[in-house]
Amino acid sequence: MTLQRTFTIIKPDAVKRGAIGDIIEQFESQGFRILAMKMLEISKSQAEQFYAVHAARPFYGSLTEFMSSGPIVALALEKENAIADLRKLMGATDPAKAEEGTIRKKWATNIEFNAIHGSDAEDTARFELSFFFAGYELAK
Ligand code: IDP
Ligand code: MG
Repeated sequence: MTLQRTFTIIKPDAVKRGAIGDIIEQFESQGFRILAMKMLEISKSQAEQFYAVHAARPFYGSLTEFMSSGPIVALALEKENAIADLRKLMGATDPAKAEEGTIRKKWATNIEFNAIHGSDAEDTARFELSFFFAGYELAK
């Protein structure tokens, strides 16, 4: 299997709870190589662009409010099967349904304030990586 890239965000709730170090430790111990990383705040309209696929969902307004409510940490990750393996490490969207040992089981508060974002497919990973990182920012 060849190396694959994925994109992840440590969301504002997890940053506020002091979970950055723990989550990055889990990425590294699970074999993800960090290609790029930055802490930043995004505006409501940037969050709306990032989550445009969810524009029709009832939670779009509050999700984009939440994602622009404080600092986030965006990372580009690489490993074999990175997209599926990150989704597995994250756990279910709703932490009440997340498996033991997952990041959401440990850090999420509820289905909305759920600690972490991860790309769900190759095309969304490509869009999301390029939304936050220029090519020159990724490690070789
Ligand atoms: P995912 O983050 O597990 O891929 P998505 O369905 O893509 O889940 O939803 C994007 C984000 O929107 C979720 O991570 C969560 O923060 C929020 N969200 C999803 N479903 C709900 C809901 O039913 N109520 C409130 N927020 C939700
Ligand atoms: Mg999603």
